[in-house]
Amino acid sequence: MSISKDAPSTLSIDAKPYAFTFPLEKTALLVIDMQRDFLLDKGFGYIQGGNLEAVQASVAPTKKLLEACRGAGLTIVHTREGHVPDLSDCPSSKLARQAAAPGNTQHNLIIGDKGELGRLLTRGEYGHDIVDELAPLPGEVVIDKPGKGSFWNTAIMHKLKARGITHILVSGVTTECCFATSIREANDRGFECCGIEEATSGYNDANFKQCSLDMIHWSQGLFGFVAGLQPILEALAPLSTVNSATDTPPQTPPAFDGDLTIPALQKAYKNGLSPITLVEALYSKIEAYKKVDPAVWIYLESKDNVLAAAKSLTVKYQDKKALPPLFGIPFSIKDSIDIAGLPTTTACPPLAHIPSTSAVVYDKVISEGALFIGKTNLDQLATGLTGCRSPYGIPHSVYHKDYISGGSSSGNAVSVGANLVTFSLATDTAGSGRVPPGFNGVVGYKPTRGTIPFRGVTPACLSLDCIALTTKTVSDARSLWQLLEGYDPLDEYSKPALGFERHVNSIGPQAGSFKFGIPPAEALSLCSFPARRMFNETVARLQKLGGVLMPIDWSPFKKAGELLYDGTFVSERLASLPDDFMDKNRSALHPVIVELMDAVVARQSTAVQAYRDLQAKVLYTRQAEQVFAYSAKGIDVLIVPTAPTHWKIEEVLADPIKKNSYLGEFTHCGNVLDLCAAAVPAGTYPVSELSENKDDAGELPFSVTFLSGSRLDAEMLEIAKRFEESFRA
Ligand code: TIU
Repeated sequence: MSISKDAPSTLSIDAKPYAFTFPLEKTALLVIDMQRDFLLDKGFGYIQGGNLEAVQASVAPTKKLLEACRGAGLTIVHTREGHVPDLSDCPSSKLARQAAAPGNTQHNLIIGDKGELGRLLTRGEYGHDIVDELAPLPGEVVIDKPGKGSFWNTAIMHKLKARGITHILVSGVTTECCFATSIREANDRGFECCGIEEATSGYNDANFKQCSLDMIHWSQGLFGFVAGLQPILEALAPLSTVNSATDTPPQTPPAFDGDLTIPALQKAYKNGLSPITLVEALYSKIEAYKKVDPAVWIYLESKDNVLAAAKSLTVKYQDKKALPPLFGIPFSIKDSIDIAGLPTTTACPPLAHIPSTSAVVYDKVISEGALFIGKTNLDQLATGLTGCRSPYGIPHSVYHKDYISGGSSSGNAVSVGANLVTFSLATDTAGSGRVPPGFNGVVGYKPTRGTIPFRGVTPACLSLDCIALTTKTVSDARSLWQLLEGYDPLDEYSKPALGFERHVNSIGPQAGSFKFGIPPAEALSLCSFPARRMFNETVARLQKLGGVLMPIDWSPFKKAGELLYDGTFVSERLASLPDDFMDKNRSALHPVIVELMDAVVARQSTAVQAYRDLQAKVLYTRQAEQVFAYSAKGIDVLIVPTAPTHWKIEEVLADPIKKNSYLGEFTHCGNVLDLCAAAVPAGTYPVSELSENKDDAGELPFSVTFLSGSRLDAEMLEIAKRFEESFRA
């Protein structure tokens, strides 16, 4: 959901112990456990001995609150209490305590037993689901929680942080139990909560409701705030009209205005734009751009096929208020990522195969309504940072035909930069998901590896590979990440879904400030003159945004970066290929790839050297963790130029290996140290400033990369987003 630009950014409502003030973009509505099991007769609540009339009375006010929050574009989070069918996530105390009470006659059925609404508090059962009146819409977050609190053993903290949430309006059942526990848990984690009185109730309201609410705001706000329903409805009502789509689409459906960002298209579709109109407009652009640059696509889906896909979306999703988050959003995909029935070439025809299943990421975006446009060009075997190593031609920067697009995800970045698609699914092993976005004025996000499923992608260097997202904005990258993230049990490099989450800073000076580090002058001296000038401007801009520049130890980043190509790790690229691959396919490979792979073989690296490098990697990773420590000394983000300079295509062709390795100076460490990173546009500079020829016309893009520690993606993206927004202010 997005907040309209015309809306006020902060609201304030009457509350206890004092007015509750909340920034709209950072506020979520939490609707706790409005499940049949708790609200309907013969469910779990009934067995608890609950007063069902009281809890049922909270449904109508909660619906009003939910609709007001939806209308205002707030993030909506629903929870459901319950357990996996084998009850392995249910502590025995929860299972047995009440039934074991001496003289118990009430708890004859316990969790997991078959009741009239299905097995009690068991996931997948009828009683476990949310009542029809409050059913979640597509795109809303649903958290399945095994405990009373919403935070124990769930991803809610992560999902709230991923959306930049710091303030929560809390509703749901029961006041004395899950509602109160969740507010207490959220308070410990730094969130500002406000419970909404009429939108919560419990099984013993006569005795518990008032005191449960009073405990929250006692002592000038021990746990948070409590407000009535009316003030919040009144505050949100004006936003509802600003944000809502017209109920009856206009007689003439809106034309496509050219804005391909996700929130712009979501709004246009809500207002009646047809994805068919978008596809028509897009294919004119794609055809026209073939004349500008014929090397973007390895496979372009036929317009008829995309029109048919668009048509079936309009048939499948008729309610414009309940469209899936990527409804009609066009995307491209690197041709090292599988789509069932289409060849995956990895820009290496001898390696081409036709997979029978698609990559997990492809299936996911399709299931959310996205429109597949085509497979994009890349440096062969996803090896390179230039975009000049493909038998399918050399794409150039969307800014200038003489300058490189960057690689290996070259076509990905050009397809987004030239406005041919909204986003592109790429990969990043050494900077491939950051350098090309940097050279095309778009965003390149490399998440912490193992957090987006990699299954169905041809590996370049399996232990370092990850999916990268190419988008127009940081917000779009963040939205896609929220959809794509997830543990994949069939991917052995996948990380567990739940990691330690740091607290949020919701109010006061800390909410607006952050600590950042930069490479030392010696490292930056590698950069071109305009890159150095623009980097200095970036530092000043970050300081104006509340960034505090801190001294850091650069050595782990530098040394880790060197391990990638100067050490033994590059051998893993050979390990990803069949043993006799080079001998068999030499003549069919790109000459620069042959030279590079031959050099790797000629090194005759030993197992002893490889183990030393692995041990060095662990040491540098620990040292880098200290740089990003969860303490007053740790920085939140490390800022580097995405690339030290922007080469011309002819410069790379004249000296392909050296010019390539230069480009990875600030990206390699991100993969070796398992950092998260986002390359973000940071202005443009005159071509003549780089070429030192005053007759050279045009501009080139400058890009900076925000790096942070493993699994600190939410923190990093929030700062990157603020930086990006500072250019629009
Ligand atoms: N037992 C009880 O009163 N409540 C719960 O178990 N869950 C919620 O409050 N949602």
